Amino acid sequence: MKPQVEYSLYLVTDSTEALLGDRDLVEVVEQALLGGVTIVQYRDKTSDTGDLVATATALHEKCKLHNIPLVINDRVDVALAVGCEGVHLGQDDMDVASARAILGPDRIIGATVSSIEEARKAVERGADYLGIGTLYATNTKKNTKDIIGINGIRKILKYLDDADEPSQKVKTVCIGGVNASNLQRVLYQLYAPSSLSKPKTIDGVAVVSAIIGVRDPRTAASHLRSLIASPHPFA
Ligand code: TZP
Ligand code: MG
Repeated sequence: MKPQVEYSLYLVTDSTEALLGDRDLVEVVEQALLGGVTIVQYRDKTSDTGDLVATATALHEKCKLHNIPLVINDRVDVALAVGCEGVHLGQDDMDVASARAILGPDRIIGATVSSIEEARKAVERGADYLGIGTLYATNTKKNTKDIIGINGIRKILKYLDDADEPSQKVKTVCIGGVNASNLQRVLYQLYAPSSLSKPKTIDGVAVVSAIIGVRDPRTAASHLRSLIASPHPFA
């Protein structure tokens, strides 16, 4: 059975000096879990495969204690080796259909999309959720070519809403520059109905620096959760 996933506060990890400093990633993620993140993606562009598997295994142990799914960025092989809940794939990684063929129906597969066409293909190939972005320019990922802003994300949500049933059902998170100062505005702007009948809204926000890059990740995560839960002040 595929795990039921709550996407509202999606943590993407970062192991770089700029955000993590000399802290231990597994300890930082444990604090974020205590603060209430609802899904964790292990994203590490520099470690070798052995270290990736070791860290992912340690993260998976922590996530399991909190009943929170762990997905691995880029690497289907690492997800399989660790036995975690799934993968997150960008446009330059293994395509979603091939990953689905390897991982089977019960793992979570997410895809990064920046356009309607990428969203259409990801859903057709069997993605469970879409990471839509880049919302705002961010120091965490400097080479993002596609900064699509609120309007770009709204266009993709509207397309999904108007398309077939799998598109309407696919889960969505936005990523890029979301933090405690702009989260409620982002949610409000992405909540405004894109169609009158059954508007598709964003299911969550994905953050890196707003949790990994702060001194107290537990308090940061719990503050973001409370902002997500409280009525939008703009409504
Ligand atoms: N993909 C698009 S933007 C981004 C990724 C992984 C980084 C987002 O980081 P932050 O610190 O939440 O802006
Ligand atoms: Mg990738």
